[in-house]
Amino acid sequence: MDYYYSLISPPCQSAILLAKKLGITLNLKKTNVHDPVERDALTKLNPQHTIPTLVDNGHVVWESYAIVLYLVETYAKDDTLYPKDPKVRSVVNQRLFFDIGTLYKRIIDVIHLVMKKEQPSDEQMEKLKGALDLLEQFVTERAYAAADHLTVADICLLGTVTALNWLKHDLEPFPHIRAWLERVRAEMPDYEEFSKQVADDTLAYVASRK
Ligand SMILES: N[C@@H](CCC(=O)N[C@@H](CS)C(=O)NCC(=O)O)C(=O)O
Repeated sequence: MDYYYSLISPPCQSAILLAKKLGITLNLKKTNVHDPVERDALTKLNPQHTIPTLVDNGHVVWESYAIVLYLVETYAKDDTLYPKDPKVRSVVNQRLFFDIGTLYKRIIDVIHLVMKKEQPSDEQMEKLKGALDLLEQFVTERAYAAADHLTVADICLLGTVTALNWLKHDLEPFPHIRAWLERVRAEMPDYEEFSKQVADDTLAYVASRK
């Protein structure tokens, strides 16, 4: 399976972490969407030219959560990571949609401003805090984001919350998120090595923009 990605992109991280958890191998194709040649090649597969993009035996999937759900539904040996019970699954789905539509959106909006050396408004920072308050509530009610065990919601939210590193955002006011982060990281195979690679690629990217 070819996986077009960049480690510094939070949406690209989820499927890599999930693949390790599932014990499957992705053929990693590091992609720079700002390079016209690489972008043209990607556009031939995915007209939206976004990373991540997955190609499994000719079948093309993009949108990170669509990729995560495709992988878990195709390759997981049981339904632990994406429970089949409709009520449990609805909570997992709610967390995923909350992430992509609210939490990640509010974080990335602020990151984009900071990268342009612009100051986010108080309202934007308040909205970001509001989304983190909700996550804090979710992981106070349960040990994991959507169930009493690890699911794909935790794996996707992990990349989102880790993106706060770009903002050097203080998680001190969110003790349950911090405890949840530790719990989830401990269940990700080779997480330390993965996290180091993300940090290295991020530093290289930041240096290349100076
Ligand atoms: N909602 C999408 C977002 C993907 C996305 O915007 N990726 C960025 C990199 S973080 C990208 O490929 N941008 C290039 C472009 O939009 O042309 C997902 O979760 O996969």
